Amino acid sequence: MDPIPEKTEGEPPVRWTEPLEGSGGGASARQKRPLEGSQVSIIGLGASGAAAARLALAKGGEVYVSDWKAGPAVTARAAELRALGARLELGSHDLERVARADTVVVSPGISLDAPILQALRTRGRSWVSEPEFAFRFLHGPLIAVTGTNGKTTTAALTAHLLRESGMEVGLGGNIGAEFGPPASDLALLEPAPDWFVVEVSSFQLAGVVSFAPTMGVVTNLAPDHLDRYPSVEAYYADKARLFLNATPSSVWVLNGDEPEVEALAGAAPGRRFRFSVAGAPGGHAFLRGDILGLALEEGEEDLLLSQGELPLLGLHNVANALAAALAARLAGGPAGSLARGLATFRPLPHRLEPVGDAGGLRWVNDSKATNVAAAVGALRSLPGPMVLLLGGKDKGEDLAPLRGALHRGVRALVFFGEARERFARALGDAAPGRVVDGTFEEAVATATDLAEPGDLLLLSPACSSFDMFEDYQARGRRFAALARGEA
Ligand code: UMA
Repeated sequence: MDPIPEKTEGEPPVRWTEPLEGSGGGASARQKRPLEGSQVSIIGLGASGAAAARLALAKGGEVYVSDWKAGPAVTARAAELRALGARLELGSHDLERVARADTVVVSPGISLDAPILQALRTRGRSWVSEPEFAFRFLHGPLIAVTGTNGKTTTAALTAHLLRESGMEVGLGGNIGAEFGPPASDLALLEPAPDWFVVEVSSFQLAGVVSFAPTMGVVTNLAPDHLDRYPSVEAYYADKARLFLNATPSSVWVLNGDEPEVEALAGAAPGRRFRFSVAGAPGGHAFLRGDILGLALEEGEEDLLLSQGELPLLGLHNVANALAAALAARLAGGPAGSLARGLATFRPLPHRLEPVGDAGGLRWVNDSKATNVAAAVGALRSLPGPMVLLLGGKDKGEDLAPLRGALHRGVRALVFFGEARERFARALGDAAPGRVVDGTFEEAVATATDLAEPGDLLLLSPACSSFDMFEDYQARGRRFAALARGEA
């Protein structure tokens, strides 16, 4: 590994060079309207479809956006885009028109077996994801954050640390509307910030072609999204596309405690830096005793703060904090600013978030734990005593790791939603359990009945929310309202 350039407070050890002509954003992005005369078809009018359309219009493209639904949110977005000059179609996709376009941008929520994508494949037409499209117009150094869990905390914390270091940051991507815009909106920022920090999901990485972050961060890997992928390998293969356009000047921040993450990077060129909470040898960001520190150069260390000073619960969040600190240090953040930033970061909603104490219980909202690995992380972080709410829309994951993580602090389990019977069968004999064949509120009420004063009431459901709620945020908000004693 090449030595890190000289460590000077505030000077980025990672330097950004403008992409070469034709290799992404460079030459075309320098023109004002590089898409003039070009047809861009956007499939799906969620947040990312709308942002891609705004970007394509701003760059002079002739834009056609279609969505197979025509609900209120889609209709409102359609009106905005129509006013900007796009052609809209709600309720169906015009295959001929899509297939004619020079560039087809597909929203991440659309799975490969959707009829429109099957039809395009039959015609031999390819498409790109929204962050790929955005990247072609991003003018500045980019940190891309992926992984199964902790992406959002790590991306938001990285941005916070860079800002604490006095830099301008554009934060967005898969991170969700509460925390930042889609990547395409970042591409329209004027002037461009010092750094872009973009969270990318496997669905988005599936459609990258020239996407080449200055720095890529992989938080961790675990099975997920098995309702959409045929196998864990297929899911990991999409994640691995982060490294598709790696060059010797790429910088990778990797989880040194997970061999799967190293395997994901494979033989990709670039400089590798590792974070470890388990004392992995050569960790550039480490947890020693209860101190978080950085060791970028042989024989030199920066001790940042103690775990107790970090306002985030759980060891997995220490890993996220180390990943973010390492990325921010490599981007030029001085150690003093990083230590300050780690101490002042506020926990993100729906991620092990303390939300209330109704009924003398300590309510923790971890609604974002939509898969088994995330719920396992929560269980490992919190010793209890607790009553744990599990369930929602079943993703079909193996529940053995969850069974293995149930510890003596778990007083009772409450199973709810579509997944309740399968979860009860798999886990019901590992801890006292109750199946609730009713509403979310009834499930929460059952959990409060089973809890003793002072217990944690933990919603870390290991399932997505779509059987009962619009999304995990709505589920978390409902839980938080109940935690405040609201009906
Ligand atoms: N649709 C069609 N035709 C089809 C199928 C669907 O038109 O055949 C339409 C749907 O009606 C819908 C649109 O396509 O209107 C799909 O939108 P979307 O689901 O891609 O949602 P967006 O609003 O664009 O949000 C997406 C991400 N959502 C998903 O990946 C499911 C958001 O991540 C992200 O913040 C946003 O892009 C901006 O980048 C959310 C998420 O939950 C937070 N991500 C998952 C996760 O983190 O686990 C991957």
